[in-house]
Amino acid sequence: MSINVAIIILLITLLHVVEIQAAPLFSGRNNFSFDAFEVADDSFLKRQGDSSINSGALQLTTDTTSDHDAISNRSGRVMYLKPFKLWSSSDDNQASFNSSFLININRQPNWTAGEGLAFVIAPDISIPAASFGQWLGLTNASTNGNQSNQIVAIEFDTEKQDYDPDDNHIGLNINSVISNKTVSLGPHNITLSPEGSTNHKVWLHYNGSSKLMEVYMVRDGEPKPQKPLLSETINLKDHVNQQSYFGFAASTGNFPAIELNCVLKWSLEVDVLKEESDSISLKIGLGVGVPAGVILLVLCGVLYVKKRIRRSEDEDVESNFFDKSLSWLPEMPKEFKYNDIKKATNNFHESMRLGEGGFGIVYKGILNIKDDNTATEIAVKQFSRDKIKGKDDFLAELTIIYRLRHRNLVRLIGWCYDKGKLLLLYDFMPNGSLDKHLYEASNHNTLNWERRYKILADVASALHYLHNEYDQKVVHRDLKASNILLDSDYNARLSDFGLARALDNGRNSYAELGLPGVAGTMGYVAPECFHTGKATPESDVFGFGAVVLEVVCGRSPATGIDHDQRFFSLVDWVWMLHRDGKIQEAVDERLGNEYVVDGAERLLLLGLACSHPIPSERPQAQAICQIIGGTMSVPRVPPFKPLFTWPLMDAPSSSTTESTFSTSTLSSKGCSVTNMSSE
Ligand SMILES: *[C@@H]1O[C@H](CO)[C@@H](O)[C@H](O)[C@H]1NC(C)=O
Ligand SMILES: *[C@@H]1O[C@H](CO)[C@@H](O)[C@H](O)[C@H]1NC(C)=O
Ligand SMILES: *[C@@H]1O[C@H](CO)[C@@H](O)[C@H](O)[C@H]1NC(C)=O
Ligand SMILES: *[C@@H]1O[C@H](CO)[C@@H](O)[C@H](O)[C@H]1NC(C)=O
Ligand SMILES: *[C@@H]1O[C@H](CO)[C@@H](O)[C@H](O)[C@H]1NC(C)=O
Ligand SMILES: *[C@@H]1O[C@H](CO)[C@@H](O)[C@H](O)[C@H]1NC(C)=O
Ligand SMILES: *[C@@H]1O[C@H](CO)[C@@H](O)[C@H](O)[C@H]1NC(C)=O
Ligand SMILES: *[C@@H]1O[C@H](CO)[C@@H](O)[C@H](O)[C@H]1NC(C)=O
Ligand SMILES: *[C@@H]1O[C@H](CO)[C@@H](O)[C@H](O)[C@H]1NC(C)=O
Ligand SMILES: *[C@@H]1O[C@H](CO)[C@@H](O)[C@H](O)[C@H]1NC(C)=O
Ligand SMILES: CC(=O)N[C@H]1CO[C@H](CO)[C@@H](O)[C@@H]1O
Repeated sequence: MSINVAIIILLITLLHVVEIQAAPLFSGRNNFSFDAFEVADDSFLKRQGDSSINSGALQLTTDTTSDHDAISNRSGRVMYLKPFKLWSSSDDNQASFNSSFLININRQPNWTAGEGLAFVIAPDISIPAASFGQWLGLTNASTNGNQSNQIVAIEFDTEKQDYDPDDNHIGLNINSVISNKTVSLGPHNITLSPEGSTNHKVWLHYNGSSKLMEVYMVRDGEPKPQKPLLSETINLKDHVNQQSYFGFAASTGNFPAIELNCVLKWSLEVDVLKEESDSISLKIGLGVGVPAGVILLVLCGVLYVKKRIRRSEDEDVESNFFDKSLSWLPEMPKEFKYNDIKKATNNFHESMRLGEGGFGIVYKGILNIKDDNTATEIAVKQFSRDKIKGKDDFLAELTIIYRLRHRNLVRLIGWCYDKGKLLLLYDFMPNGSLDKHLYEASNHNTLNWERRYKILADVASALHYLHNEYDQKVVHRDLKASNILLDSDYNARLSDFGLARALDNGRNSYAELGLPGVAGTMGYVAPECFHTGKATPESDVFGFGAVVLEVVCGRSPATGIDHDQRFFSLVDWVWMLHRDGKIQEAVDERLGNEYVVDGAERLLLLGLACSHPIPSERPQAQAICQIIGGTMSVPRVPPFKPLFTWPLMDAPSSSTTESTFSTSTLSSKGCSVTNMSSE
């Protein structure tokens, strides 16, 4: 009997120890600051409804000024993914917090502005349906005012409803868009949405002991005022969940009551409340008394010694790898149990096999996610290499891959490392790889011209993201048609990015060219790589050029072309047709007349420009996006393919007329494939 009790206590204690160990790492992230927003921030933020991340800002509702219908009746939310503990259940302690943010509520001359934006504390990261118009993305006609919402918000309201004082006020809202307290901004000489774009800076303070909520607001650039605009005592414990999420919500009304709701900067600091489990486990320990305590100590001792023995038996890096795993941090890839993956892939059954790549075999898996009992399809990459060198490096690289989030990248879900076997888990792409669609007779008709164009725009967008938009340059290293996967809507997504480096820091995939099985990569590898053995953004662009020609011509860069009894590589063949002024003949004949002549020519010339033997002459990813999007003119391609020389000369002389790609001439705007992209 007392042994049972002891075991229970032991378990509680062990859990407790685990929790304590975790605590210091968590508390370090109880404040954060976004100076600008980028798509990669999706690892920290949950976007809902009509929100997006664009132009360095959170766009809470649709981000367009040209299409009135597209911004009418919209709502969106963006929430920080990690909840914060706001109050203690055992005593009256509440967390103080401070937040400051920069907002822009933008309206065009013939819009009247509507409806508003709100800073929100909510029990979850979801958004109610039909929360557009007066509901501000906070509530809707059926949930408004319900105590179970557990929402507290500060609204910035630009549209007068019956219950509002005017169309330019802030308010404190509890579970409802009908504010408990409002302050009109007119008397304070602030217009939320004036003609012409104006940023406003807001400071919000909540004092957990006095329960005072204060809001300060100025036009950006002005100093923080002495007095708050709004000041109200509110006991958050009465209204919000103990673990609550922070974020923003917004909505638009019916034209002309529309606006763009943007958040440009955001920082948050939340007090760390003392762990309550401390006092709970202490109470249990004291209550059970001495005998159980002694047994507990003995058991602990035995377990500790056993663990020590096990560890020294197996003292190589592999076991450290597990101990160091930080898989519970939000920005770390999740670690999965080998047995779960085994089950998901039906013990790596042949019928679940999707294909084989440069790194190993890919299986389909069906993972049951316990929380909501739904089955998720995944792709499991099983690596053929049996040892990984440099675990820390590997994890670091894996974390980079994990943090890369873009709609044209195949998302890494997690990893598993057991008994020398490495598995990586990715989103499952139902339509397989691009090369299958290009070459399998039953499939090629699924790739009409529009789809091909869109696929290339997607890949360019992903490449631009990897090269320029993420905080460190990521080189794909292995761009080819078999690494481009298609989702159920035929959106293209790049896979295998960054793997070469993650798997073997220092070495890279070109070193393996001599090995059997990877020769298929030939045709995608830039000539300088055979000399340097190094992958660069320029060599990625070369690979992209090969993919462009492949998609437009419907021919593999890895096999040659017989033309008038002469043998050409794909690039040389297209270049020859270009010289002869009949580049159109290169277009995949299976397309018949069903393609856009201008577009095909633009892509083929772009493909040639990317295949330039001199790396510095190739366009960069950003220019590629603009060329495909039609916002930049087609590159000039010389009639004869320039010769490759080694060693490479330094940057080409500025007198070279062909060099149209210097970045300085480009706008600083991101990848504007606006025409093509549809999220
Ligand atoms: C977060 O907290 C740390 C100390 O805990 C502090 O040094 C840092 O400046 C804070 N960051 C922000 C954005 O407030
Ligand atoms: C927006 O909603 C209102 C009703 O709430 C409706 O009358 C109007 O037609 C809607 N506008 C658009 C563009 O859907
Ligand atoms: C909030 O800001 C005030 C001063 O502006 C500071 O005294 C307080 O410590 C801050 N609280 C938190 C939780 O950062
Ligand atoms: C609103 O203004 C834009 C230009 O500023 C104009 O193109 C559009 O026709 C106007 N719409 C209406 C309904 O007045
Ligand atoms: C309000 O939102 C809830 C949750 O999304 C939804 O179940 C409900 O149908 C919505 N009510 C209306 C009137 O749309
Ligand atoms: C409030 O919401 C809860 C949970 O969604 C629901 O059970 C309850 O009926 C609602 N109350 C009112 C007054 O609508
Ligand atoms: C204000 O807050 C209370 C909750 O404390 C709520 O019951 C009430 O309906 C709110 N609204 C107004 C307009 O006072
Ligand atoms: C009100 O704000 C405007 C700028 O929007 C400024 O030019 C003006 O001086 C302000 N008036 C007062 C009384 O502060
Ligand atoms: C919070 O309120 C308490 C009690 O009124 C006060 O002593 C303390 O100074 C306040 N803290 C801040 C940062 O204003
Ligand atoms: C952009 O879209 C328009 C209309 O959908 C189309 O006519 C035009 O050709 C597209 N531009 C490019 C570069 O494809
Ligand atoms: C050719 C092919 O596999 N097409 C499939 C693409 O994905 C959609 C949605 O899963 C399927 O319906 C198609 O059959």
